[in-house]
Order: sequence, then structure tokens, then C-alpha cells
Amino acid sequence: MLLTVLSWICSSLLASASGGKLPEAEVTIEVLHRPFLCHRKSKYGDIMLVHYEGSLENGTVFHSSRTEGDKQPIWFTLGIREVIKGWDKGLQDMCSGEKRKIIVPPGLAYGKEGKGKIPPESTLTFIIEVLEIRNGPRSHESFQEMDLNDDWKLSKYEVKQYLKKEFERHGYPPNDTLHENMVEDIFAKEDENKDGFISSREFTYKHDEL
Ligand SMILES: [Ca+2]
Ligand SMILES: [Ca+2]
Repeated sequence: MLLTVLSWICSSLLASASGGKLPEAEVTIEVLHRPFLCHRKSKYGDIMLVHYEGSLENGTVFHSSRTEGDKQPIWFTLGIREVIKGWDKGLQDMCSGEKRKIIVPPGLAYGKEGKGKIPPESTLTFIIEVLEIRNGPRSHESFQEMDLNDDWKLSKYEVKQYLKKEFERHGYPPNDTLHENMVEDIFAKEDENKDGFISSREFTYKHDEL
């Protein structure tokens, strides 16, 4: 999907912006509901669809996806800093249908600056319900799907075919020039050793900067 392609590109931008490492406070996780059947659990690189409600320490709700805005759940990719660190850390190993309460210290949320309705140095509480989990662009499954000739590396042709397919699947008309530009952009960032292929190692997201 377009979203995953974009987040793939964004993830490489974020990955290059890793800072110094300080010992960090942890996320407190409380499982409120876990479904009886759990076919797979969320892991880094997965795309998750969630409803959430976030509140401050005094109980004020600063956002609820069910009642505010377009009232739609949100998609995000786990583990690439698309969301606050506290989510990346606190929403692993979740099942579809699971509901969690996570308490996130400011250092793993909006820190010293705060954001919008969130004052500086706020500890945040989120109630998060997972509606769906899909393979993200960084998953082993996605790599295999893209690697048409099974040689464990992605050629520009293979990446282009993948983009084309993803665009079509989401109702966008194929656009050769756009796809070629996106492929060049992806290879500029992902083909680290510049051999013209994205190896499975180059593809697999490195999440040590979390
Ligand atoms: Ca290949
Ligand atoms: Ca390469």
C-alpha cells in the first residue's frame, strides 16, 4: 500500500537520526483484554490499526480516536518511531483484539517540550485496542513477496513491480515515471553498498536506535 511504501522511505530517514543513548524509564504495561485466539503477535515492522485514548496524570483525556476527529482508528508501523517511543516499546507482542493500558514516562513520550494539549514532562496513559495487524514493509514476508526470482536480493525491477502492484491494489493508476523516481529514491537510501541490489540484510530494518 502507498502508506507502507511511504513509511518505508520515512523509516530510513528516521534511522539516520539516532542520538546518544541514555538509560530510559520503562513503559508500564497492563493487559486489559487478550483474545482467546491469537494467530500472530505484533513485532517491529508490523503495521497496526488501533483505537486509542490518551490521558494525562490528572485524568484529562487529551485525545480519543473513537470520539474525536474523523473517529477512525489509526494505522502506524511499529518500531520505526512513527509514533512515540513508548508505543514502539509498549505495543509489542500484542494480538489482534487485545486491549492494553500503557503508562509512558515523558522521556518516551513528548519529553521537555510537550505537544499541543500535553504539557512538558507529562507522563501519559494510553488505553489501546488493536483492531488489525499486518505485515509491514520491513517484514520477512514482504521481502519474499518482493523477491520475485528468490535470489535473496531485490533488483530495481522487482521493487518497481512491487510499487506498481501496491498502487494498483489501492486504486491508483500505474505511473511509470513516479515509480521509477520512487525506486531511485529507495535505492539511494537502502542500497548501502551500492551494488544495485537491496539485500535482505539491507532491507531488514535495524531497530537498535530505539
Ligand atoms: Ca531478486
Ligand atoms: Ca546492496
